Amino acid sequence: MADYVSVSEARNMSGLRVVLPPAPGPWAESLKGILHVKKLPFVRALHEVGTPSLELRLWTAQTSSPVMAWNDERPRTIWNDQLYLAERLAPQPPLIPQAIEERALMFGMANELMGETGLVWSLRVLAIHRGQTNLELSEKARAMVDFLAAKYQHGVANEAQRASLRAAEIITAFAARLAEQQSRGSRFLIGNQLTALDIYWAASAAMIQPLPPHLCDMPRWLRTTYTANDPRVVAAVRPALLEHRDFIYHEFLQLPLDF
Ligand SMILES: N[C@@H](CCC(=O)N[C@@H](CS)C(=O)NCC(=O)O)C(=O)O
Repeated sequence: MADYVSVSEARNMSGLRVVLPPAPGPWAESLKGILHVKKLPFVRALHEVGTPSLELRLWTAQTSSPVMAWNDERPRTIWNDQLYLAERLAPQPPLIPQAIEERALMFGMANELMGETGLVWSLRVLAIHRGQTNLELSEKARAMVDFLAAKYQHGVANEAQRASLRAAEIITAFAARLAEQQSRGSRFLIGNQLTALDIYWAASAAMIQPLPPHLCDMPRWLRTTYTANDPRVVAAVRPALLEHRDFIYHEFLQLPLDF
C-alpha cells in the first residue's frame, strides 16, 4: 500500500495534498495521472469510501474523493477545478489546449466522461447493480456498495437503463472521435499531442475493462464489479478504444498503478 497520512494531518499541512481512495477509482486515477505527467509531487491522504469522514466534510463541505488541496486555498473537489489547478502549478507540459475550439471540445468531451451523468457516473450506476448481486462480497464491500447505491442512484426509476444508454452513446462518440483522429494521423483524442482528455479516457476505460492484475492489483470482487457486462456497453466498445487506453498508460502514466 502507498503511504498515506490521515485527512486531518493533510488538512494541517501545506503544499500539495490529495485525498484518495485506496482503490483505482476513475476520478482519482485521472488526477494521479495528471500530476504524474506534470511531475507534481503530492502527499496522499486516505479516504475509505463509504466510511463517514467528518474531518473531510469539515474541510471540504463534501465527502467524495479525490480532493486536491494546495496550501490554504479552497480545496478542489471537482475534476475540472483540479485540472485548472494542476495546469497553474505546473504549466508544462500543457494538458489544456491553447486554441479555443480545441479547448472547448476537450472540456465538452471530458465532461461526457467525468461529469454528472457522464460515462464513469453511468458505469458506476451499472457497477452498483452488479455489486449488489455479487454474492462474493465481504461485509465491508457490501456496505460500500450499499452506501454508493444510496448516494448515487437516488432510487431513480429506470436509472440503470438510462445509464446503459448514456454510457453506450458516449463510448460510441469516443470511438468515432478516435477513428477520425487516427485517419488524420494523430495518436491523440484532440490535436496532435497529449491532453487531459486522453488521461480521462485511459482512467475511465478501467470501468469498462480494468487493466490486467500485474498492472492493477485489486480485489477480485472489485475487478468483477468494475468489468462492464451491460450488453449495450459491451457492444459499443471497439478494440481501438482499449488500445488507446493502453498506449496512454504505457507511454505517459505510472504503471503498475499504486494505491
Ligand atoms: N467530485 C468528483 C467525483 C468524485 C466521486 O464521485 N468520487 C466517488 C468515487 S465512488 C466517491 O468518493 N464517493 C464516495 C462518497 O461520495 O462518499 C468530481 O465530480 O470530480
